[in-house]
Formats: sequence, structure tokens, C-alpha cells
Amino acid sequence: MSEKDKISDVEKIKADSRFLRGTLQEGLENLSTGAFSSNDQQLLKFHGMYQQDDRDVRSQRRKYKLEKAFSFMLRIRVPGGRITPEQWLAIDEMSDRFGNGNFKLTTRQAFQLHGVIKGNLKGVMKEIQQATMDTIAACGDVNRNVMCAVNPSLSPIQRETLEIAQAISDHLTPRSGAYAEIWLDGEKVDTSKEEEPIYGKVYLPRKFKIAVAVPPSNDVDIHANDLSFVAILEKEKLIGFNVLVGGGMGMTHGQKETYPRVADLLGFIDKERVVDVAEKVVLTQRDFGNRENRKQARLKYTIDTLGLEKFRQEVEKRLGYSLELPREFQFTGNGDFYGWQKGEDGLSHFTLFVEGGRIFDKDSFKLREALREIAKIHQGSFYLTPNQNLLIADISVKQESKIKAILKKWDLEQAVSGIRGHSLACVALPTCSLALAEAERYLPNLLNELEEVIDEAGLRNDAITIRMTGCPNGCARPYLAEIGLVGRSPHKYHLYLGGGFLGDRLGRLFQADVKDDEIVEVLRPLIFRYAKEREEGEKFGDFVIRSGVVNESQKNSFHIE
Ligand code: SRM
Ligand code: SF4
Repeated sequence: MSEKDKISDVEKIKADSRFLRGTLQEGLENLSTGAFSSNDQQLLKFHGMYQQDDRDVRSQRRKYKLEKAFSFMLRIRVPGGRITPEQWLAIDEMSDRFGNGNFKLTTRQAFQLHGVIKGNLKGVMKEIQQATMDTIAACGDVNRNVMCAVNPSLSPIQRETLEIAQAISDHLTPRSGAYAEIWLDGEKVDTSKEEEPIYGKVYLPRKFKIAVAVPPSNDVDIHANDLSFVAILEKEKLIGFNVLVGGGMGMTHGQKETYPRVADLLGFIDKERVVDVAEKVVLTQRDFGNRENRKQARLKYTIDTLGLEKFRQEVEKRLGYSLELPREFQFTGNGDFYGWQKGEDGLSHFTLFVEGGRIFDKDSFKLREALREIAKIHQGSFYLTPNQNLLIADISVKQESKIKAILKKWDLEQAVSGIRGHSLACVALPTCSLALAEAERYLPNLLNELEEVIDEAGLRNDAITIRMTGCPNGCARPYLAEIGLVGRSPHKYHLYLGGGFLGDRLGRLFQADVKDDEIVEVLRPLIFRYAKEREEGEKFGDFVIRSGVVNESQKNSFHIE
């Protein structure tokens, strides 16, 4: 077998794509089908979109011999989650005109529009550009949306780290002119002269994710990222970052060679070196990542194959200098701080709980309308948080009462229980083609039932992290939750327990294939035991390990033995 035969099909598609063009232009013009060719579907991801179909109506359409109800999900990149009120209003408007009337705040601080049909793709892409946003590299084998801590009480540091996140994002954005050419009627370029200075013509072996954390908050979940920078402060000034590599969530049920992994500490760097280090870690993954088997291609497997020391040497060889020893840091949690807070600059900030990150109106619940009303008068920023919530930031004293009045009018200031406030669910059905079970549509109902048990046990205000995904890919980072539910098949979930409240330890498989209507009964005795037997300040995840409910040193703790 020649070297070329051994590489995966996606590698061949990228290599032949003329820097991500493929036959996307022809596919776009072919309106006899709502779909693109399978090769072009791979390339679409680099342009920030996924071909999907409404899975709720699949069997009905099959019965009438109709093509699947194809539409596209567009992911709009928002480094660090910061947008202006004008951009919020633009997304809101586009979701009506081009999408399915609602939109999603993702677990990586980006927007998603669902339900855009092929004939509308160009129109929406142009409007996204007019709103000074884009979807470039929101998906695909490149660096994705760069996350950054969102904590208003750290105002000056937040601003500084956000600039750094933006600089990393800008530096690692692909240079191909394909995006402008296809979607924005940009000038055609001679592709034989085109270059991708960082990625080269086959880009990375797999997706790549970067986060910037500011202790004490681990809201960005450093252990779910390929590369993380943890801010180190001295006398309240940012001096540099600890560098962590090799975190990741995705695995496949039944395939033990796939697993979630927490990141390793690589060292410390001065703040001026962040972009350089990000580039060299990306280059090392580009050169050593597995291009034959996509299930082994993430950085976490590269590191496990090479060994951390060899990986460090390769990074340092490319840098031309060594990393320093890591510095001490301490996290206190990975959730958001709800409600009102004052920043050091005297401005106010309000963090709103957004269940499942979905911005929608239904019956008397008018979240979209309320936020539209706020965006029309708000003079500060919005931040999409890594927990699918929304921070209405930089509110002046003059504006505060007006925003408070709108929140009150729409009943949005209500406190949520500790467990709901620390919940995350991925999209799953009906749009995600990989979903094996419900998540976003089911978790709120499960929480209604679970809250009854929690209330009975007197734990309403206790923060417990619970995360649900429709499949083992882990888009809501379930293996880092104290209670993780991972879809196995319709109505069935693997239940993982014992993840660290700080997002620093993976949970263990506690029970396989739990039926949805049995989850509460399985958790009930554990919640009561926790309420009765916990030590002072002990978190649920720590308790289930200390009390032997799950075993921390259990081998292969993610799959059924
Ligand atoms: Fe994800 C694939 C949704 C964050 C790991 N993810 C998908 C796709 C695109 C399904 C597909 O490939 O066809 C999902 C689209 C569903 C839909 O209908 O919209 C999808 N992922 C999401 C979002 C929207 C979940 C959410 O409800 O917020 C998140 C978008 C983030 C963003 O703005 O960029 C999202 N995905 C994550 C995270 C969490 C994170 O990055 O912090 C993870 C785990 C971390 C990691 O990457 O290890 C994650 N998504 C995956 C994987 C597994 C990757 C792996 O290493 O095995 C896949 C499948 C794949 O890549 O093959 C996937
Ligand atoms: Fe889809 Fe699975 Fe990701 Fe959920 S975890 S959005 S089901 S790929």
C-alpha cells in the first residue's frame, strides 16, 4: 500500500480541494437538490456550516419518497464570546428571515443558526459579513472559536485576556480566499499561487480547540481543550500563562482506544509569547497528528503516542526557547456567576441563565423578544458564556434601571436551582446527525423531576454540575461534570459520576444504559446520602468518590468492561 492510500478519505478531499474550494460553487448553483455532494459536505465545515436534515420528519418523507428535509446549520465565530448589541440584533433578525426562528448560544461561545436552506446560504453569509462577523473556521480541521473567560469582577484582566484570545484567533484563521470567493462574490484568485502559511494545503489532521482561562474561574473548561492558557497574575497584573495541552472529550461507545482526557501541564510562558506558543503547538500537531485514522487524530492521542516529553521537545524546537516551570493556580468552579455584579470600573453586569443556550419565544415565555428589547437600548457589550449563558455587560448606572425594568417585565431575574444553574445540554435531536438520544429537548424535563428530589433533600441552592449529551462526542463536556449523561440509544444513557466540580477530573461510568424514566430513581438514593453524609463543603463529585460509589482509580472507566 502506498503512503497516499493509507491516508484517510478526508485527507484526500482536503488535498484535492484547491484550498477548500472543491466543487462548492457548482453545488451551490445546483438547486435540483437541497444537498451538497458528500466530498463538499466535508469542505463546507471549514466554511462554518454543516449539512443537516430534520430527523423528526425523516420517516414521513421516506414514506412519500421525498428527499430528506435538508437544511444547514451555520456556526458564527465569536472569539471570547464578545459581541455588540447591533450584532445581537442582526443575528436575531437573520434567524427569522433565514433560519428556523430561534438561535443557539453554544458551549464554545459561538452562535448557531439552524434550518437555513441552500438557496438562502449566500444571502445569510453576506449579512453575517455586513454585521462584521464570519463563520470561517468555526468548524473543520483548523483552530476553532477561541474561548476566553467571562467574569465581570475581573474587568481589566478580562479585557486584556480577551485581546489575547482575539490575537490567537486572528493569527490562526485560515488564509484561503475560498470563503470570500464562494459566499461573498469575492475576486477569484489563482490557487496555484495561494498559500496557507500555518496549515499548508491539507490543514490539520483534526479539529483544534484553544481556551484562555482566568482563575479562579474555569468556565472555559481547560481540560476539554487541545490547548489552554491559564492566566497567572502577580500583584493583580497579568504576567503570563501556564500552558496545558491534550484535553478533549470525544469518544466512541465500545471503542476503547477512544477516550476523554484531561490536559497536561506543559509549562509557563510570558504573556508576550502566547501567539507564538499557540502557533508552534498547532504546527507540532500538524506534523505529528494521525492522518490515517480520524478517530485517533486529536492532539490528545498525538501526545499519548509521542509521550509528553517528546511532544514538549518538538514544541520547544519550533519555538527556539524552553518553557518555564508551571506556576501555582487555583480554580473554584467551572460555572457562571448569575445575577448582578459590579466590575472594578463601576459598571454593572448581569448574567442570565439561558437553558440549553436556546434563544426562542414560546407561549408566554418571550426570551428572544426580551433580549431584543434590551439590545435596542443597551450601550455596552454582550458576552456569550462557555456555559451557553448570556452576560449583559458594561451597563452604566443610568442604564441599569432601564435594563432591570425589562428583565422584570419578562420575568428573567428569577433564581434557578443550584443544579439547573450548573446544567449543560448539547443540541442533539432533531438536527444533529450524530445524536443517539435527546439532550437539549429532554434535560429541562429531567431537571424538573430531579429538582423535586433535590428540594426534598434540602439541596436547592447547592451547586452540582450535570451535563447531558445525545452521543459520546461530548459537546456539552459531560465527562467533566459531577453527573454526566451520555446518549446510547433512544431513551437510554450511560450515567457517569464523580467528575470534579472544578472541571479538573473526569467522571467514571457508574451505570450503563439507564432508561430516561429511571434516571431520577437511580440518582435519588445518592442525593439523599450526599445530603446526610457529606463533609463540610464537600462537593457531590468528591463525595461519590470518597464514599466509594465510584472508584477513582478504576481502569478504563469510560466504556463497559
Ligand atoms: Fe460538538 C460534532 C454541536 C461543542 C465534540 N458538534 C458536532 C456536530 C457538528 C455534529 C456533526 O459533526 O454532524 C454538532 C452539531 C449539532 C447541531 O445540530 O447543531 C455539534 N458541539 C456542538 C455544539 C453546538 C453543542 C452545543 O449544544 O453547544 C457546540 C459548538 C461549539 C462551537 O461553538 O464551536 C459543540 N463539541 C463541542 C465540545 C465542547 C467544547 O469544545 O468545549 C466538544 C468536546 C470537546 C472536544 O472537542 O473534545 C465537542 N463535536 C464534538 C465531536 C467529538 C470530537 C472528537 O474528538 O471525537 C464531534 C464529532 C466529530 O468531530 O467527529 C462533534
Ligand atoms: Fe450531536 Fe453528539 Fe454533539 Fe450532542 S454530543 S451535539 S448528539 S455530536
